Amino acid sequence: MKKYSSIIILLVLFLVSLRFGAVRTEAACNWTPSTSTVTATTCGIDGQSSEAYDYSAGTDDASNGVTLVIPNGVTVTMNTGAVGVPTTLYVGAISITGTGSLVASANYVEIKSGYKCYVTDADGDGYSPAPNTCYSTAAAGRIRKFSSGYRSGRDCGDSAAAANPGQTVAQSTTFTNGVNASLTGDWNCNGSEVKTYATATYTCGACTNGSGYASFQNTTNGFLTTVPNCGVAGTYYTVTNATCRDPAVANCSTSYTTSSVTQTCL
Ligand SMILES: [Ca+2]
Ligand SMILES: [Ca+2]
Repeated sequence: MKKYSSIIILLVLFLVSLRFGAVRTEAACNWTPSTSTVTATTCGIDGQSSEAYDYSAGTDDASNGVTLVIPNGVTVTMNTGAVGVPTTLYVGAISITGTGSLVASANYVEIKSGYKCYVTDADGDGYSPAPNTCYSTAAAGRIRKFSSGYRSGRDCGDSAAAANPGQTVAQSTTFTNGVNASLTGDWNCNGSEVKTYATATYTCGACTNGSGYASFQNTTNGFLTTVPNCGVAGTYYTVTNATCRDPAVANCSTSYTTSSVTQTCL
């Protein structure tokens, strides 16, 4: 009986630890400023990481103009950092109203108030590969966070301006993906590579033409059997006759043209 009691106590302790674990690992904040104000929601800034809020009128004004407003009933928690890797909040100013609170957990937490934040943007598309890693000064290959040219979202290809989270057009080449090296065609940086021609669709199907002959019908344009990888050209079949034909006169082999088509991806 004692043995079962011990097991139950251990199980309860385990479940309680899970609950506290869940609190510690709540979602990162990652708010988006509305002009010069950020209104906080209850959340936690991840331990050993940074979140940066800056605002610039135009491309690069004189000071961090963002005020973080923590309203009544909202708690913002800065989770524990480590030696050399403090949990850091960059912001212009902080305004707490009513029962709102900013909780600095345990050790290695810092607030950098009034700092301007420049982030890396080597290809100049407005998206940064590290949007919460701040530099205090302007330089070539950097952009002021939340300035007029800044775009929210992580750049997965900061050496190719067409690769960014705002891309909506499939591209016919590949790029170096800094987030997932295998996704060289993920031009919109959403973590998946979508081929424009995803499956082999050229078909040559049997039909009956009413003459009593088994005949053939071409109905679908596309690649035959396999499709090329992103940025690679392949042979594309275009149907030129979609009617049922007598195979003794003309069959699939005379009912299409081919061309070289490059696979595009997004
Ligand atoms: Ca960029
Ligand atoms: Ca994609």
